[in-house]
Amino acid sequence: AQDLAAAMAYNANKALEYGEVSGLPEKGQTVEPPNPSATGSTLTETMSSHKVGIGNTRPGFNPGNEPLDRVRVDSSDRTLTTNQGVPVADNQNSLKAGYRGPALLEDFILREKITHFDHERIPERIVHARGSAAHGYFECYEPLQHYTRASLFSAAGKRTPVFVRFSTVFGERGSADTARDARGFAVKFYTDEGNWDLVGNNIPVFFIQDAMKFPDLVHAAKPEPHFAMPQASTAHDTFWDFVSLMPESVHMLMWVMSDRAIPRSFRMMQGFGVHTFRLVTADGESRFVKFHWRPLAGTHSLEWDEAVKIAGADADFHRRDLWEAIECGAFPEYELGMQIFTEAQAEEFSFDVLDATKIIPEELVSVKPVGKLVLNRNPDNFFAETEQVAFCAAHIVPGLDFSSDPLLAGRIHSYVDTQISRLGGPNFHEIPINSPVAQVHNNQRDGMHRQAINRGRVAYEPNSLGGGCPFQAGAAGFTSFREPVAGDKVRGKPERFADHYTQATLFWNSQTAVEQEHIIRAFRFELTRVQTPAIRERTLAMLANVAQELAASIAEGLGMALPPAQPRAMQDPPVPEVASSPALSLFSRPGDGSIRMRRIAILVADGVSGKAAAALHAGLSREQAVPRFVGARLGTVRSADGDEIEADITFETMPSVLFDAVAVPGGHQESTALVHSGEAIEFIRDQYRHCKPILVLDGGISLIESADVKLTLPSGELDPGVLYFENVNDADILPQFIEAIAAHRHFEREIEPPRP
Ligand code: HDE
Repeated sequence: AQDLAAAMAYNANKALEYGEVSGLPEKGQTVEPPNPSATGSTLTETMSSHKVGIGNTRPGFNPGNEPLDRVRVDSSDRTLTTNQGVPVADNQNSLKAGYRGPALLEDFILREKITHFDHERIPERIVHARGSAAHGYFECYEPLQHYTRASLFSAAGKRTPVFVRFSTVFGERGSADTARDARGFAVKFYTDEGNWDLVGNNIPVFFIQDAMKFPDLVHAAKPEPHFAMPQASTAHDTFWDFVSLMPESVHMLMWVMSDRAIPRSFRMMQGFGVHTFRLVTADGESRFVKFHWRPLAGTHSLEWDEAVKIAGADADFHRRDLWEAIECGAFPEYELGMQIFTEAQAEEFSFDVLDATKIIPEELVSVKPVGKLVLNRNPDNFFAETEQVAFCAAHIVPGLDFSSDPLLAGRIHSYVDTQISRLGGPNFHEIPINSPVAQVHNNQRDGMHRQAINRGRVAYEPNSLGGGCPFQAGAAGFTSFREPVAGDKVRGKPERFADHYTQATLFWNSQTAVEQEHIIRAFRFELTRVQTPAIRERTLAMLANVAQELAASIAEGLGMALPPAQPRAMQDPPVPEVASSPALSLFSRPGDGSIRMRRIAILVADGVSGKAAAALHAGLSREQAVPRFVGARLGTVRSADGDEIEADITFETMPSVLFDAVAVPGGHQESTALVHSGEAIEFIRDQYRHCKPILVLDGGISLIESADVKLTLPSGELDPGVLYFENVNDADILPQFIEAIAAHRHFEREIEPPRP
């Protein structure tokens, strides 16, 4: 009964999220019909009452906007039926003429079942096919009317429901989560003035400047068409062939070769709207804006060696992490920030703000925090929600507007268009996950899979038979910013678009030594896989314009001489405002110091110090971390104190790369047992190689020594990430371990490639 009560509370919560908002929009947020009797329905019950219900609706009421609960299905305690609701007596056997006779064509039950099954799949997204999503809300910090009339920013504390989908870009739907790639960060805000989709990435720039090149980019990056390889990887000839001929991609390449492209978790990466957008006030004043998402957990990434091994150990690594965090109540949180600037300011910048391959350094325009995003509910059904959600760069609400970024222009077209073939028609906005919380009233009709049952005989405007409804919202509705435009009809680009290298160099100069080393290794990896020497050479010639030392280090790793730099499209690029921008380093955002949802392995074997293991487990759990007893096999381990510990998982099923830290709780036989386990030694070695925190107590030291882990760094200083305590009762153990885990990685010791 308790379980049932908990389950019901959970569901009730879901109804609340959409229910209240959709049933009764706040006063002043929708436009009332001028005269209720003017809706002109031939169905008089529409007008009869303000109570909701069939034949009892209030004017303008649209049951399509009711809570999603109306489409949720719970089959507990129900009999099996056909799609027509006919109870099915036997779901095991088809209808035959005699037990050994032929199957009969009249078996509508078998035919319905097989036919539906035959059509279960829909095309995957052309890009961003692999994704994971969650529900949540956005909460506004303060009213922003001074900048925008967008209703979601109208009041402090105002909450707007959201659905967020994270994705990789180039892999297919079933590809591994940890591929080197940009990540999509798409947010659907169900605002009370319609849906706004902020369809961003975790990298603030893009490969190309003009939508005209998007199909080429995607064709070059996807598996090569003759043999459909490689999956979810840009490490192949066609990709590098294309980008090395397109120097405008070099800034994005720097980001994609950095650890940004192998995040530790969706909870630990930034998001960006990429393009310049507009904020528009009620008075029609406009400023430019760039959108930023900042994770409260900080920005953290994997090491490449780890990413590769995780792909085999758990291809769903990021999906699982997001799911588990939400199930555990450790809700992922991000802050929305805006870089707001005027057109006059933009004129002064050394770069063009309409160029999606450029950032605005935070030194020039600071990021103003405006609200918080909290992801607090997992979808009920992957297909119905995560797969069918349709994000569109064209979905925008009053108070926001586009800029003339030529990449954005193509996106405004592409997203709606692609849904029509992916979701099978023009009514995809009626799929529950896509339907707005705001009411939908217009004269669009029919089409495949239409759900709405529009009443009355009027489906045109102007009309008198319907009392003129639905009527135009006038100034209350979406109005495009009155941007003066003039110019010849041309195919071409503004001049400053030709400066391809300045910001790639800025990015390079803003990285720490560790990050630079990782970037070099990533380029070496990708280019080593490229088979055509001329493509390697051309890429090096391009990179020589970014930084000589970068290109030279990559060349050395490829066993090639550094070729002369490629001629630049712009000979004398404008002098950049800043030479380095610390905010571009991943390490500039360590996070809130919490260790929520970090996975920690506590190695156990017979003879382990049970007291220490239990204390660690309890202490880490209190911090909302996820400790796991890892052993050579499942079952019971007998501790030195005589207690029994259940191993949660084994070395084989959850190898080292799936954990953020390891603890060896010590004890006598335990250390001997583990010392003789090749798997335990490999486990520790990988933790050490990937710069993760290692805690060793008492006799556990022998295992650490067998794994060649040093307590000191080559400099002679103690490694802050390897903690050794002789006394298992030392009060400093937990606080120090937690601090080391919160720091995420201890790159001081980095030994990549590993020493013999
Ligand atoms: Fe997309 N992009 N894109 N894109 N994009 C799609 O839409 C497209 C671009 C982004 O979780 C597609 O529904 C064009 C930039 C995300 O469902 C498609 C151009 C940015 C997602 C499409 C771009 C993005 C998509 C494929 C250049 C970062 C996944 C399926 C003009 C700001 C959304 C779909 C989700 C998905 C077109 C460039 C982000 C084909 C034509 C720049 C996060 O419509």
